[in-house]
Amino acid sequence: MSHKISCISELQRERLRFKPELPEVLKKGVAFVKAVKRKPTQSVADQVKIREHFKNTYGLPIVKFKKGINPATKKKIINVAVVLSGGQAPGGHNVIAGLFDGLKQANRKNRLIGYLGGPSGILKKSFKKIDEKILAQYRNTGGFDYIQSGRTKIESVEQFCLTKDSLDICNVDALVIIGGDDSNTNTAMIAEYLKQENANKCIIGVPKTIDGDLKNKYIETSFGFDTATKIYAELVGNICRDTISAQKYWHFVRLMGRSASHITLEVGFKTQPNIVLIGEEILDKKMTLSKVVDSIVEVIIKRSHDGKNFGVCLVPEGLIEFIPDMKELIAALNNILADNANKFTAGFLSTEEKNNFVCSKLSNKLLDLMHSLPVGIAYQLMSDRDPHGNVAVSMIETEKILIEMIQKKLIELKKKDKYKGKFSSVAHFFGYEGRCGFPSNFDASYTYALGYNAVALILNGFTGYMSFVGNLLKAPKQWKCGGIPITMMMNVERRNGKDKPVIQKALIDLHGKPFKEFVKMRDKWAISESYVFPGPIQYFGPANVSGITTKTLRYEQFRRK
Ligand code: FBP
Repeated sequence: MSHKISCISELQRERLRFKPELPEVLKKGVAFVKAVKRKPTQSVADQVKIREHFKNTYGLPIVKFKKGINPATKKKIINVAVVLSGGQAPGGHNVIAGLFDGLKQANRKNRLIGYLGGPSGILKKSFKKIDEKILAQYRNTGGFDYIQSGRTKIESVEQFCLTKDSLDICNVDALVIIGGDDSNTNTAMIAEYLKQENANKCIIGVPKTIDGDLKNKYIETSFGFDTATKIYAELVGNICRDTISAQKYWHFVRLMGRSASHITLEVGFKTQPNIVLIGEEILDKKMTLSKVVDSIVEVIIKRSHDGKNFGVCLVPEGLIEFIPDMKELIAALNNILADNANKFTAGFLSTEEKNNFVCSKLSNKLLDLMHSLPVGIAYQLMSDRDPHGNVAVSMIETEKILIEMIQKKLIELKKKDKYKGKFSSVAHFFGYEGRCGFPSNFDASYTYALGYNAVALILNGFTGYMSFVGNLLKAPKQWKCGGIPITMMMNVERRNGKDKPVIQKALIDLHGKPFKEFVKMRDKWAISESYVFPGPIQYFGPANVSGITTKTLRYEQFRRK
């Protein structure tokens, strides 16, 4: 397949010319960067178990880059490989561009290859050389199509051996894994294995995911969250304007984000719709599905008293996993599916036989719950997990379940003369349309800096680290750079029926500033039409429109000061 892109849009043509700005500390190139090591670190939880898993890479210090001279880096000629892992996020191509430019700036003889189709490309030794001319066509564009992505999990000893073999055969000194929490768990495991084998190779992670759940005290945000939420906010803003114009529909919009509601909260801030459901709050309040429905119905009735039979409700795609009884059911299904994986993969059972078998293993309580669900949803819950053990929540049409239950409830209330309004609904799911847009100026520069900074980590010999670029509310030249040990972000979680070391997901902190600000505003949003119409992402023009990042980050940083 040829990589020549012959037909491009006017915007793409302009974006190819955009020059991401590098942080001051990286501007002169990686030979003018000095690494300052801080104190040894601990994992966020389960320290004893994580230390046991990562005997060679546990406790590494945080690294900060300062301006300085490191001439040794110029002499080395290195071969680096990059892989895109997991779901697409705007800016992936710019990480590759940052890596490429950083390497070439250090030494024209340095080489970058891209493993194809995600981590499986490593195992299959399937790669291509990153070519300057072809890369030029991908700069500042969305998608992962230059080298594609995949979700293969590298976790068995056999896979680690294959990885080492692949890096050796391809003559690779360092591997950069661009991924989310699960993919960067891979990064830490590969780094540990190679260290244990005395292989002199650096493995570096780059924080990617539109979901926004790969962040902590040090990693301020994952790339892609800024652009994706801007894309969704444009669409939701348009729906708000449509509903206030026609005044006849309730719109239920499910938004991607898997297990965390960050995207929904950020889009809520940007558009101020009538209802914003936050999964983490629902879990905290131990709300059942019918309690969630009651809370929505309350707003529908209140608005109908004012003659407003319309509105907009945002639903996080992972909602179903936050409802306590559903959480229990999903955990039980995960265990049954994992324990009987061989039986299912052999392909001897039809879907119906498989589902009957799974149901036969459930307790009576969970079986009753399963039978109370719409058939389609029950089938989706029993479908195969991804290689990391995650339920495919993007396939579960929660917004439709809610609509069905709301309708039932309103009919009951109407019969009792407690509701006189009219309820017409429209269901939407915004997910895949937000993952491959042209990266915003913020994401274009952030990703480029993350890639360039990864070269500085590699040339200074660090492994098992995540590329860190911070101070992100400031202009790019003031951004700070360095590396965070990945083991520091890890804890033990139950996956595929087993306890495993994984990077801890950052869910919405109910005591944090973003959530508290939302709580102050939501009652007003419910009743009035406080809608905001953000419009499309701006790539040109005044910095207060084209240069700003998320409200979530602004509230979070406010808390830290
Ligand atoms: P990552 O965690 O790999 O970044 O992917 C996030 C995501 O976009 C989720 O929001 C969504 O639930 C999931 O990917 C969809 O997965 P798939 O692309 O395999 O359908």
